[in-house]
Amino acid sequence: MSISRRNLLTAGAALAAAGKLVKHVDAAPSPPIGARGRVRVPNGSILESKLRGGVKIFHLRAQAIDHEIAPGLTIKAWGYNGATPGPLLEVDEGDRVRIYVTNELPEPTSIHWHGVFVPSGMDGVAGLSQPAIDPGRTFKYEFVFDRAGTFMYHPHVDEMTQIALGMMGMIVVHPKSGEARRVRDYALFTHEMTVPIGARRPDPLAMNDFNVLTFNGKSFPATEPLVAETGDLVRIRFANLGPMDHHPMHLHGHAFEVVATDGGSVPHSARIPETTVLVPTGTVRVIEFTARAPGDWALHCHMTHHAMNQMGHAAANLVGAEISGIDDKLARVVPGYMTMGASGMSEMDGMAQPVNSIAMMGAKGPHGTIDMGGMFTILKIRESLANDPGWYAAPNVASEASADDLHRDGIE
Ligand SMILES: [Cu+2]
Repeated sequence: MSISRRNLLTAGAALAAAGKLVKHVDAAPSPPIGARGRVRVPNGSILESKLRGGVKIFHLRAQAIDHEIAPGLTIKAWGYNGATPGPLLEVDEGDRVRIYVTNELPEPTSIHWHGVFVPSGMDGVAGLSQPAIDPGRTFKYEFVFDRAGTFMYHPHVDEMTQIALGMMGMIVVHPKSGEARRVRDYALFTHEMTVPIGARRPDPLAMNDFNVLTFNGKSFPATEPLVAETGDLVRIRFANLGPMDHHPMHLHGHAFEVVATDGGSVPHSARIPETTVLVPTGTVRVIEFTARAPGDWALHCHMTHHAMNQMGHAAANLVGAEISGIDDKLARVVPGYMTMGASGMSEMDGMAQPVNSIAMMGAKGPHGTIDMGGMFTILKIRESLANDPGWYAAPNVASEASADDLHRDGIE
């Protein structure tokens, strides 16, 4: 029998015995201000290169890693150079590269350069375009990035296992022409995993019920915020190599246009205003907009189950159920028993947590608990980013109506 989060909550005794209270984790501190015009990878990094005879040299190591999804949950993942997703490859249009790939995994691998126009022999499909890279071996790929864009890299051997466990990375090829204005350029790789409660190994066989949803390998509240100053052009490069799901990414307070995919630029005549963009698996969607107004603006997958943390789906639906008396009776045999879910799931905020797991939702915000998790982050826009933006102090915040308000406007 699989143990889901909600089952555990219904069986409150286990939790009472565990006696571990949820520790709220504040959203990660804002990134340092400074880098402009090149890509920023919240919670991630950019792969270092060196020049040898006019060729940019990179080295990727496919390896098993311990990876923290958020404080409280560390998984046994596979990735590149100590990370999942792997470090971002940032190059310029026209760059000739030689990319060494060392396989430190227990099974063969390869790398496919998704969306990049490479010669067939460099395409990375093991068995079809090259022999697989056996454990302990190092292969080299050499080609020219001959067009600008946003692409991805991932294995083309046992993809089901290797991608599910975290093997993927983004590639950004900057155009020769450069940027006409200051750009806040961000890369966000979405991913989904199934990590059974209490386990450390994501289940590569999972086809649904994904319970760990991430941006650049982190679930909210561990996702690092994005920042911009009003008037900045903001570009967000979303990538998705999740096993099964497409993610509708929604931004608050703004409308944006999809300006490119991993296939190239979208012609201006084909761009339409959006507040949500679907990022299907196996694709990149690049959006651009002008930072319009100061604030802390939510940016998240609009699938409600993707903006939550580890949860199960096998629990009874108790919303609206009459549960009075049940707790008293069951507490006699199960000390500390508490039935969950009768008035919704917000009450899970502050509940005890099983070992190596993260709360379904809830992080401390400036006005109480933020009932979100998973694929959720915050875009912090300020007039000036000279200082750490902290939480936005809105001049006017929704608040409880006064008796005078109700009377004036005839609200019964
Ligand atoms: Cu989603």
